[in-house]
Amino acid sequence: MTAALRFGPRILERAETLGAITERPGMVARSYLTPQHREAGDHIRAWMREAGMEADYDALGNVVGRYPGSRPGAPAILTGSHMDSVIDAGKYDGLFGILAPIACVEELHRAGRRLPFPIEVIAFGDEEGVRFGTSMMGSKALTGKLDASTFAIRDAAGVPLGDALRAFGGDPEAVPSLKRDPKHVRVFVETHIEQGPVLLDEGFAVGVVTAIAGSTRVRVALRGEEGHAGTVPMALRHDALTAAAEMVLEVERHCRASAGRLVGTVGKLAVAAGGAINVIPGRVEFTIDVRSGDDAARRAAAGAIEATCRAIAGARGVAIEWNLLQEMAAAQCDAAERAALARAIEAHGLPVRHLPSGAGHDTMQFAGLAPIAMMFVRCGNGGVSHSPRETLSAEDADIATEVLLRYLEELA
Ligand code: HGY
Ligand code: MN
Ligand code: MN
Repeated sequence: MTAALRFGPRILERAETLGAITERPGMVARSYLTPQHREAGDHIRAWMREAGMEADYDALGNVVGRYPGSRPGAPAILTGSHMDSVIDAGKYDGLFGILAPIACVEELHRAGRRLPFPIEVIAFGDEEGVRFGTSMMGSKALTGKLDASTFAIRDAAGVPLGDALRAFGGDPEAVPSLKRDPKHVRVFVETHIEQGPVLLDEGFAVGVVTAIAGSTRVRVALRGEEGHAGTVPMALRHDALTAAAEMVLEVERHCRASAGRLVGTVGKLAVAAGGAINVIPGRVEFTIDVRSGDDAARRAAAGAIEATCRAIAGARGVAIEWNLLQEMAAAQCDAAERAALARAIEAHGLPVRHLPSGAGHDTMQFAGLAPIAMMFVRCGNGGVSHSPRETLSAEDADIATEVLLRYLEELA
């Protein structure tokens, strides 16, 4: 019965609207500084303004909405998530963490209420890092971690990030001014679908995040010897693809053997120029993503995997280039904010489940600048995410938004 739900159904409708904005017909794909980024951002900015917020794009293409507080100078509550998606994504990853706080502010505005502190809702233009390989640029910029060299990174079409940002209407030179002053930030809190099965399997609508796993992202480039598939004897080959295959399985083997402390993924692999059925692959690139809640274990794993890949390359007479794309340290959520979220969940009459996040989130960038907190909402279909099979029910979306509103009011 959704009639009694004051937030959930409309949030899902808005997620549908944004989900229809895609670079690839037939699937959800929305990357940074594209016309789709602009189209989705314009909707989000309009919804923020309707909710009584001053809202606009910042120099990096994030859409930032601000709802003033009643006490001048009080540090702000920062909340939000990302509006970009992976390729062939679902409709709720990131977006829920933008739409839920907008719904909370809209409710305050409708009732003519202001909390003692300002509320800033931030829709980050880049979190997934699909277009430029480096991720979370929005939250890195707001915490002063975005290095100026980032603007030289080129996308697959060779377009430098700085050029794409200027073409979008952004301003690389103004990006350093986006850094938030810790004195003006009370907490960064993000609501996000769990992207896993725990809440679903154990029957919780929402959960409180304890910590966010750290990650290492690498691009490996192999240079073997291309050749004729019919004439080169097997013993004389330096096949870059079979070398890559052995390395890919090593990532899996190493992380499987870690008793759950590590996860490792090779999500992209390409043979130069696409390869051909009758050519021995000479050049291959692939990516590695290793995660853990334990930074030392993750770093040790990345080192061990690199050493094994180099040994495989040496044994096969293939040259290897190991490019560290980015490293992110695991982030611990603030104990007091976790307790505040737990109280809001209990006040809503629900049991509380604390759980870690294997996925990375913008929240982790705010560790060190302000206390950080995350609330997960249950997603269906076995918790699948980064897939069109991602689901979120109107009831759960409603519960999570009601709890977020209680948390904000409790902060007051
Ligand atoms: O990769 C992640 O963990 C997140 O979806 N960006
Ligand atoms: Mn994601
Ligand atoms: Mn996400």
